[in-house]
Order: sequence, then structure tokens, then C-alpha cells
Amino acid sequence: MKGAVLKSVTIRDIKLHVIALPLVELLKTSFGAEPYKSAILVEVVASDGLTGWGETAVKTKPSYGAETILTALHITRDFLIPKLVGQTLDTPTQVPERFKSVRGNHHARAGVEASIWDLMAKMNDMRLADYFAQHLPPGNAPRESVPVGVSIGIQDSLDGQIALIKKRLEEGYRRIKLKIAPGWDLELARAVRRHFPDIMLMLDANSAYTLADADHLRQLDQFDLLMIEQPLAYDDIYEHSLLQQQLQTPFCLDESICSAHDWRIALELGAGEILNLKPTRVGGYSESLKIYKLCVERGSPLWIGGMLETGIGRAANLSFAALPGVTLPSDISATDRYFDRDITEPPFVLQPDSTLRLPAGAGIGLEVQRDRLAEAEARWRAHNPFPPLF
Ligand code: OSB
Ligand code: MG
Repeated sequence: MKGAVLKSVTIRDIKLHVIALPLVELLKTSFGAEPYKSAILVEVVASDGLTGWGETAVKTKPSYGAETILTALHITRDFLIPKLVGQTLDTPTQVPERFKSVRGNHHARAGVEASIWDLMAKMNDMRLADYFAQHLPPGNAPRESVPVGVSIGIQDSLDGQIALIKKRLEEGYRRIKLKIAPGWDLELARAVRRHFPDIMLMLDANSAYTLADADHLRQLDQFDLLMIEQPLAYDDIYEHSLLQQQLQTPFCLDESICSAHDWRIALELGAGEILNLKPTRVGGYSESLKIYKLCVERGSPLWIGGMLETGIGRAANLSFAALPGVTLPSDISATDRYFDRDITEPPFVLQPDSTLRLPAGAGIGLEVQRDRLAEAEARWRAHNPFPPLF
């Protein structure tokens, strides 16, 4: 670490808030859609009363990753929180060491770690983006505006899909990501390119294909795609390298990269050229910083993915995406693409150049609205599809 001596923190308490928020638009992927945005919001309180916020971005079902709201609650409450309460930390990068005895459960770990990042940035009176940069070599100062795109789910008809893309382009998004699945791929790409020959377009398969689909997928090469995201199994790296050899369009990996180690292996094998880094998927921002350094060193293109985060998770991801080694538009859209009313203020607004501006305040730079938080917690209790087992 460089610069002035940074302040340490002693942790008094960590509270969990499980929420459900209505989405303005469902995101149907090859694995389905959930009716609400769910998450665990982590509130950490320091010995002096200062609070930090993190988001555990899990769904109710183990469809994107293996974790769910209920598994993450169990791991967080019973194994992670006891390792931090009463402890003193000099930097959030000490958190993974404290969690070493807990294997896997990356989303749960990332949510708690994120709350510490916000808290310690605030304690040092720094924006989270600047605090991240403090943990990198000189030359990594954050940008004030972050290039972003929008991720659009599978629609009922091609006409509906075209109309929605048109709407997003009119709002100012310059990079469009479409979800694909067998039966919703070639015709989709052909129709979209007919209407929008020049847009920055990419497809995300969320692991919907196998190597046996190689001939079919090769036909996607004709559509001048920026990248194809995660065509094969969520836990595969090797077969992606075999398929990548047969396609010209670069692959971007999402689900199957869970650590800096995984990304190094993927690069060595040629399993993909681009990384969708979701800090939550790799276990937090400490591991994300390792991956960031690896990408800079290897010159591999990098962008930050999303899980339909509330303002808490999105502001932290935006702070990371502001780092200059994040070279492609990120999946971090304006607040109105996700929610009528988020639980944080102020909302993120898309700028005409398809960027979001970094919040000015310390930490994540947003204020959590306690009344909306309570409302979202009550909504989770009312709609929780899985009541307690005992
Ligand atoms: O595959 O990138 C994905 C959302 C939930 C689960 C998986 C994915 C996504 C997105 C949404 O594509 C991106 C966003 O938050 O805007
Ligand atoms: Mg994806």
C-alpha cells in the first residue's frame, strides 16, 4: 500500500437484512427468471458507531451459482460473522485470511467483505474507488465516469426483443447484451443485426450449450459480436478452450471463473479472452484486486458484471469498474433499469455518453433509506418461498 498511513477498524457488530425488491423488468436467462430481486444486505458497525454496507448478491434458487439466500444466511451468521466481531483490521484485504477455514461460499464471503470495504473507506474519509486504488500500484487512479451497457433478458417474441433494444438505445446505452438459449440464438442475432447493423452487441448463454453445439454456435461468427459469454458448463474451463478454437468471436467467461487462479488457467488454456468479473462470484474485492492485477499484467480485457444489485452492491461495483484496468463497458445500468425505487439515494442516472458517474461521498457514496429497507425486509418475509425448516 502507498501514501498516508490508513486507519484500522475494530468491529462491534454485523447485522443482516434479507430483502425482496420488485424489478421493473424480469431478466429471463437460459436458467429462468425470479419474480423479485433478493439479496442479503450486510450492515457492519464499528466500535465508534460508524457503519458500512455490503450486498450478498444471491438468488432464492441455486440457478446461477450454488448458493442461495438461505445457504448464505447460514454461512454468514454461523461461520463468517463470528470470525470478525471484536476483531481489529488494518485493511479489508485481511478479511480473506480470517475466512480461510470456510471453503467456497463466495457470495456469502463477498457480502461481508464488501461491508468492511465500505466501512474502512468511510473511516479513512475516502471514496471507495480511491480506497481500491490505494491497494494498487501507482497509475490506477479511478475515472469519474464509468462506461456501462445493459443486459436484456429473453423475450416472448423477436418483435418484443427489437422494441426493447430500441428503447435501451434511445435511453443512451451503447453496449447491448442479450441472453440466449437453444432456440433463441441464431434467429435472434440475425433479426437484431438486420435492425441494428452497427451497435456494440454481445450474447450471454449462461451455460446453455455443450461441445456438440459447436457447428451451430460457429454460425454466430457472422454477426460481428463483441463477445459470447459463458457458452458451456458453469464449472468448465477446458472445453471452452476446445470450442474457442472453433470460433472467431472471443469468449468471455462468467460462471466458471471463481478466483485469480481460475482466470490464469483459463488464459493459459485459451478458454476465453475476456473476463466478466463479478466481485461477488470470486469471493470479494480482495480477490478481485488480484484478478485485476493479473488482467493488467496479461493485457486481458476486463469488465465488471452484475447480479441486478441494489444501490449498495452496484455503487461498490461501479467504484471498482472506475479503475482504469477495467477496459470494456460494465453490466452496471442506471437505477431505473432495475427498480422504481431503490433502497439507496441518490439514484444512478445514465449520462448521454453511456456512462455512470462515480458518487462523490466517502465509501460507496450513497445513503441507505431505512424506511425502504424495512419495507423490503417485510416484502421478503411475505414472499419468502422457503420458510424455516425447524
Ligand atoms: O449472467 O451476467 C449474468 C444477472 C443475474 C445472474 C447472472 C447474470 C445477470 C446479468 C445482469 O446479466 C447484469 C446486471 O446486473 O445488469
Ligand atoms: Mg453472464
